[in-house]
Amino acid sequence: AWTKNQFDGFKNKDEFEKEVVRHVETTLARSMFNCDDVAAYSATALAFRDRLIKDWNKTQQRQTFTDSKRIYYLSLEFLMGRALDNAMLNVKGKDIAKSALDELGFRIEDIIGQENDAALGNGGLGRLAACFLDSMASLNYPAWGYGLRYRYGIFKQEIIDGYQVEVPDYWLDFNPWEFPRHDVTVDIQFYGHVRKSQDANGKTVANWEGGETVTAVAYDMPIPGYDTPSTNNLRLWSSKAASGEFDFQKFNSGEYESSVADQQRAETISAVLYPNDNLDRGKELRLKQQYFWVAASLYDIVRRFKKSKRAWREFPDQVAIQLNDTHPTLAVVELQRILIDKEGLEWDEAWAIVTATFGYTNHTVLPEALEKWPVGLFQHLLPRHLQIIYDINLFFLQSVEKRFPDDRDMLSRVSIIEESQPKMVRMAYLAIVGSHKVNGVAELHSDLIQTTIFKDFVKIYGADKFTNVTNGITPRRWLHQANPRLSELIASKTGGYDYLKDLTTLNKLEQYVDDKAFRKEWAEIKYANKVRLAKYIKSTLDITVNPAALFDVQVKRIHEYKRQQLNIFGVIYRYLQIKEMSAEERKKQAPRVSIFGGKAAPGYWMAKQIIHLINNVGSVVNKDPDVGDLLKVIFLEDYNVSKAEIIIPASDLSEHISTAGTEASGTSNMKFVLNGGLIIGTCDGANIEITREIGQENIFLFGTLSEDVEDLRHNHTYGKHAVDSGLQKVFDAITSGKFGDANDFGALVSAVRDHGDYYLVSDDFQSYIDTQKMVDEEYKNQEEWVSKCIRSVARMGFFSSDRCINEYAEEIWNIEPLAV
Ligand code: 26Q
Repeated sequence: AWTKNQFDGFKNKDEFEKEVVRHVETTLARSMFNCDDVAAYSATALAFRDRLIKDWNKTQQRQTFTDSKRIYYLSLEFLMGRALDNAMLNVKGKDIAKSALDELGFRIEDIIGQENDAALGNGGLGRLAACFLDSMASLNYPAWGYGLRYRYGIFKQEIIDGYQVEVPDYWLDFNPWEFPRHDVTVDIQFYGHVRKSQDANGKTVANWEGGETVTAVAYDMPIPGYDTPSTNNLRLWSSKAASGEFDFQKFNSGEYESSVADQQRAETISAVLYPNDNLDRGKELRLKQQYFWVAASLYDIVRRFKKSKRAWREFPDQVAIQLNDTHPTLAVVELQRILIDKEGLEWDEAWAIVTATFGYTNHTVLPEALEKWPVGLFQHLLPRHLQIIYDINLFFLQSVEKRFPDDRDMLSRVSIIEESQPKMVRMAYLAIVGSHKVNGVAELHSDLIQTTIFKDFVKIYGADKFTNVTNGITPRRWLHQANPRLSELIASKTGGYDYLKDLTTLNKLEQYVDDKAFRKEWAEIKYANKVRLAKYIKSTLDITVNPAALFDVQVKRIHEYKRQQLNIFGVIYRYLQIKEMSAEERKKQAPRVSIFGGKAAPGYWMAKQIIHLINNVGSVVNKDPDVGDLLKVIFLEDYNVSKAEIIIPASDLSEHISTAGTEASGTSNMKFVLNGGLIIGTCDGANIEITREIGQENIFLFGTLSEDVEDLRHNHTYGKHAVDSGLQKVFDAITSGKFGDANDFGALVSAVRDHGDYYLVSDDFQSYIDTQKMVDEEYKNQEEWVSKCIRSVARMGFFSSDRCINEYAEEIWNIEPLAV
C-alpha cells in the first residue's frame, strides 16, 4: 500500500504514547485509569500541538526576519471544521498515533470525532476562507487570516416535528488550537464626535473624541501547511471591556451593576456569528463587529509595518489586504484615517497607498445580499469615518464627472452614497473605489458583475481592474482526509501522494478508466462510503436505507435561489409516479435515496417552510409500503463541515440546481466531483467550468440559461405563464393534504403559482424531471457510470485552491512564496 512518510512528527509509537500519558497526567491532571475518549482526544491534540508550535514559531520568526511581503486575508467567517486530523496530516505521524491509541484501547476515528467543529461561518464564503488558509500555508506564502473569535459559531440545527430549531453552539469549552495573547490588545473607539483643530503648521486636523472604548484581545490559531514546515497564523479578535479609569470609578463608587453591564455590552461584540447567508440585515451590532475587527486588524498590520522603519509609500510592497466580500470594507476608510489623521500624510499620498493595498472579492449578485448601511447609523457610530467616506465619494465623483460630462445619471448611479430615504452607504461601491482589483469567483459570475451590477465601474476604471479567480477547494481535507481509501487508491496509480500538491497530476488516472480491476476497486470504495453514511442515517434517524440505491444528495444552506424546493417537488413527482405504477413497472424502477441537509437562516421563513416540507414528505414516503426501497427521503440534521466529510464521499449524484445566474460559484460541486460523484446541475457558477473541464458527457446539465432569465421573469409578471403540468400534479398532491396540513405549504406553492415564480421553478421543472430520468437510466449501467466518475476525477485538477491562490498571488497580491 502507498503510505506517505508519516514518521516525522514522532520517532515511534513509544514516544507518542509517552507524550499522551504525560498530557493526561500533568496537563489535564487525570489518571490513565479513567482516561475516556474526551481525555484521549485532548492529550492527542496536545501532543500534536506541541509539534505544531515549533514550526509555527520558526515560520513566524523567519517571516519577520526576511521582512517579506505578507497577505492579510480579512474575513468575518472562517469555517474551519476540525483541526486534529489536519494537524496529524501536516505534522505527520498519524500512523504512529493510530497504533499507539490502539494499544491504549482507543479507535483513532472515535478520538478525532470528539472534537467540536470550529464553525465560525455560514457556508461557502467561510469555508472558502478556510481552504485558502490551507493553500497559502501549503504553498509557503506568508499569510495571516484576521477574523472574529465568536463565542458562538453558527447555531446547531435540530429538527423537531419536522421543523428547524436553533440551538446555540458554544464551542470554546476546551480548545487546544487557540492561543490567547493577552499582551496583544487594541483599544477600539465607537461613537463620540469629531473636532477640527489646527496643528503647529496651521494645517487642519480632525480629532475623533469621546464615545466609548472596547478592547480587542488577540487569539491565535496555527495554520499548518501540507508537506512543508510553513505554519501561518489565524488571528481572531475577542472583545472585552476596556480597563480604563471609568470602570474603576464606577466599581469603587458601588455601581457594580452598571459596571458589569458595561462589561457585558463590550463582550457582546464578539459573542455571536450572524447566521444570515446571502442576506444583508442592517443591524447596528453587525456594523460594530465589522469596525471592531477591522480596526484591531489594521492597527496590528500597521504596527508590524512600522517596526520595519520603511517609508509609507512602501506599505503596498509589504502588505496586501484581501477583502472577503464587503464585510471588511471599513478597512479602506480606516487605513485612510490612520494615514491622514494619525500619521499626517496628505490625502492623495494616503489614498494611493490605500488603493494599492486592497483587493476586493465579490461573492454575490443577489440584490438583497449587497451590503448597505444607513448614513445616520454611521454618523452615530463612526462619525469620522462618515466624513472620510464623503470625501472619498467627492473626489471619486469629481473624477467621474470630468471623464463623463455628458452622462447626467452616471453620478447618482455610481455614488457611494445612495440618495434614498434614508440615505445609505453602498459598501460594494466603496470597496471597488478603494481597491486596485475586484474579482468574482467563477467565470460566469465575474462576467455578470462586469455587465450588470458594476458595469458603470468598468466604464470608469477600465476592464483591467476587474478579473476572475475561479474558486477552488483544498484536496487535503476534501479528498485525502474525507476519503482516505480513495486517496490511497489514487496515490497507488499516480505515483504517491504528490497529487495532493499538484492536483493536475490526477490526469494520470485517465489511463485506468477502462481497467476493469481498477473500476471494481473504485466502485467498492464508493460502496463502503455509502455503507458508512447508511449507518450514520440509521444511528441518527433510525431509517434504513439501501446502500445499493442511488444516493442523490443536496446539502447546502437552504435558500430559494438554491432551489431545494425544485428538488423536493421532483421527489414528490417521483413518489406519485411510483404510486401509479404496476408491480411489474416498480421492479424496473431504479431505487433512490434523496438526501437533504442544510440550515435556514433563523429569520428566513420561506427557507424554514422548505425544510418542513422535506421532512413531511419523508415521513409519508419512508413508511409507504408501496414504495419500499424505491424511494427514501432523508433530512440530515445540522449539516456542517465534519458531516460534509462523511456525506460527500458517499454521493452518487449531487444537486447544484440554482436559478441560472444566481449562484456565484458554489464549491461543494467541486468537492462532490472530486470524490467520484456525478452532478445534476444548472448552467450556473462553477458548474459551467466543471463541465468545460470534465466534458459535457459527464455531467447532467438542465434548465434555463442565465441570459434568458430576465425575459422569463418578465413573462411571468405579465401573465404569459402557466404552471408546468407535471408540477401542477405535485401542487395538487400538496394542497390535498397528502403531506400534512396544506396550509403549511401554501406559501411555497403560491410563490411559484401566483407570485411570479422569481426563481423559475416551473420553467425548469420539466427539464429537471427529464434529466433525472436520464440519471436513472445511466445509473443502471454501472460500468459506464463508474467510468464517468473516474474520468471526471482525473480532470478535476483545476479546482484545487492551490491553483486559485497562485492566481491571487500573481494577479492581485504581487507576492512570491517564501522558500523554506
Ligand atoms: C451580510 C450582511 C449582514 C449579515 C450577513 C451578511 C452575509 C453573511 C454571509 C452575507 C453573505 C454571506 C455569505 C455569502 C456566501 O457564502 N456566498 C457564497 O460564497 C461562495 C464562495 O465564493 C460561493 O461559492 C457561493 O456561490 C456564494 O453563495
